Amino acid sequence: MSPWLDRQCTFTLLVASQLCFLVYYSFGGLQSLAAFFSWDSEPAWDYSRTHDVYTNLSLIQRAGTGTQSLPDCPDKSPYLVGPLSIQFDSVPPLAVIQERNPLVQEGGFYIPPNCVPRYRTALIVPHRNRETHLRHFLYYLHPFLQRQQLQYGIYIIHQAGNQTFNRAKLLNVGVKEALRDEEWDCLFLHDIDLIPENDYNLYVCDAGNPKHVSIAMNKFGYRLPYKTYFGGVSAVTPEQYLQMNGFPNEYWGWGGEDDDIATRLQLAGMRISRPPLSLGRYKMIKHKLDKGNEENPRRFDLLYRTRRSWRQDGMNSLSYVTLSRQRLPLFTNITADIGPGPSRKSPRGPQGGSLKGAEAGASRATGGT
Ligand code: UD2
Ligand code: MN
Repeated sequence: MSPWLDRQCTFTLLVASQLCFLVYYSFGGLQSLAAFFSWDSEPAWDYSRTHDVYTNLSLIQRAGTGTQSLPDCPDKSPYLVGPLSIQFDSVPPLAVIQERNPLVQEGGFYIPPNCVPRYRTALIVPHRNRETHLRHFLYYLHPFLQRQQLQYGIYIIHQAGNQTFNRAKLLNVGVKEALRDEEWDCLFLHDIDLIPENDYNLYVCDAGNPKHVSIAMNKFGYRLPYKTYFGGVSAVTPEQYLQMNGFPNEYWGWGGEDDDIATRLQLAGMRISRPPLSLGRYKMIKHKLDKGNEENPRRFDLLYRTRRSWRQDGMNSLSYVTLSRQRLPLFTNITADIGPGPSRKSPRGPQGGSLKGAEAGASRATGGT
């Protein structure tokens, strides 16, 4: 090719590419350009302008009458409002929460009355002795989830007795019990003291990988504290949960179990997915370390062994006794005896033992699903 022809070609290519750029820019604007270069094209949320968490709830009503079949819920719910006003100064009474959520059914279940939901999500919340946190949680989460047009259920998994608390084992119990009720598409494993700040943070699972949702909390200055952090709120499908053999049962007391979970999901061939930092925002209700949930001194030893232990310790080794299962107006309460915890040097009386068989109707559950 002659140098003259070469120069001509380069010039034509240059003009053509600039033309393409102009056309693309004028049609899509900056937003699509940002998307093209895979920049974060999420709207920049203004958290100084917040909305009441009950906004739009009265608009949700049964569509039409008779036997007409319902349409599918739209891709994006029309009721979403974005950033929410949250305050913990006054604790709402249960009767008020019930009154403000008339469409919630016994057991804390909800199905959109005007469309067929695209997702069924179970919230699983480990609990003991956090009654005021529970009321804040129900007050904020019920309207938040209804505006997302989900089918959902709220399960509070209550650890019986006053033995050392075990968050991860309670979550295993919750998953097993929730799946007895319904084929949930998604399991949200949720601390009771965390309230989501934006209803565009959809309570649905990521089909590919377990999702860590509470990535920006007031407690940590709205930043991820470290790369593999997995505490607070996470979302897994039942398949993902079983693929990692659930959560470890052997972490008694505060700490370590969340890091173990992050490790085991990687060992099971998955990775952590996350929403954008501007969406995964949460407020944590201030609290001190609870009595009975002191720091777990064994956590570093246990973490060191995750690679060897995860296949044996989890859903396939889960053993507990269900003491009661109650469908209360705003949630399903499951009280479980999950055992006495690590052996103590000087067990004192009945405190050292477990509660097995303590209540009539207690049922034993062992093994994986
Ligand atoms: C962090 C993690 C949490 C977990 C924990 C270590 C965040 C936001 N959360 O929470 O997911 O990894 O560290 O174990 O970083 N609970 C009760 N009663 C008790 C004790 C605990 O109900 O007596 C439940 C409750 O749902 C609570 C959760 O367990 O939210 C986690 O315990 P925490 O709130 O005391 O621990 P925290 O805030 O350090
Ligand atoms: Mn907490």
